[in-house]
Amino acid sequence: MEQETNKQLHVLAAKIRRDILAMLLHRGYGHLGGSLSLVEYMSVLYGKQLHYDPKDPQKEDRDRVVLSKGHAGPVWYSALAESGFFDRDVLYTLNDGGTILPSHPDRLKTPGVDMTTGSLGQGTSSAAGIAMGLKMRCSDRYTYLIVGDGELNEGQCWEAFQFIANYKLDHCIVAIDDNKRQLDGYTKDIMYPFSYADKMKAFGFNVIVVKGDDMEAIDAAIDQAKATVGQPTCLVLDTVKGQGVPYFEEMRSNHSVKFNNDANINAAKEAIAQLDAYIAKEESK
Ligand SMILES: Cc1ncc(C[n+]2csc(CCOP(=O)(O)OP(=O)(O)O)c2C)c(N)n1
Ligand SMILES: [Mg+2]
Repeated sequence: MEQETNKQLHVLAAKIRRDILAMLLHRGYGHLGGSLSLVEYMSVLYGKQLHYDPKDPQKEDRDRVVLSKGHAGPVWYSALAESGFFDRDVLYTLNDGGTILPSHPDRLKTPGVDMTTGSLGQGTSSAAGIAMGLKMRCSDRYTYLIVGDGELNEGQCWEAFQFIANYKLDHCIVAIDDNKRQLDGYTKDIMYPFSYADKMKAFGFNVIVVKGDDMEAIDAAIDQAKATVGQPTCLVLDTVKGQGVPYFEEMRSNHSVKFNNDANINAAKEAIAQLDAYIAKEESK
């Protein structure tokens, strides 16, 4: 990857991470851990790999994104705002009555949101259908499906994966956010997952395991997915819940965080200040 592109992606990731913290701090609560774990993946998508036009979000000739773990809406909204789909100020209306940014994504409300999600598992079938529809229309556009590791407890996911592999939907790129934790504990303690890589291989996928905060590696993996013909690809993103902010990574229960105490409020403010300083420094060069 070119040095300039690499720098731009790091700045974009800092902006998205900063926006997530700022919008949830403003709201007073929200799904922080599982939003932060996707910052780098979303940055590579919106900063480099995705084909989209923020001025024409419904353009037929666009890639589709389905965030099946819909509770991570804040990372998607931040990526969309930073990519020009709507003003950053709108981020502060998260969850307000009448907002275009409901707690979980709604394709009828938010420019750039291709599928309504929130009921875990269902986005996998929606993405399978979208990818099949694009294939039937002989479109070259990709469908990016993002699934949570805890979400994989939903049997529906495995039916959708079987469909995607059976129909050789090589333009459907599945990303599993393997952040090791779900709502109320460690994924391995709740329903031992065995190996995602082995399971997805057995289901017929081309599988790439990648560090979820390494944007060069993520970018290379997506390039490899695009070069793989006749077989869909699954990226297993080795991430950390709360990624990029040590205080929230270490927090025992960081799925939904309340900003109702000084420690949490100050940690968010400190992280925002550090990210702002980094962004200002990089942009002044
Ligand atoms: C069908 C369904 N059951 C339960 C929930 C409540 N819920 C929201 S997030 C979540 C945990 C998801 O864990 P994971 O997929 O690992 O998400 P992440 O760690 O990325 O936040 C649960 C159980 C839901 N949204 N949908
Ligand atoms: Mg998880």
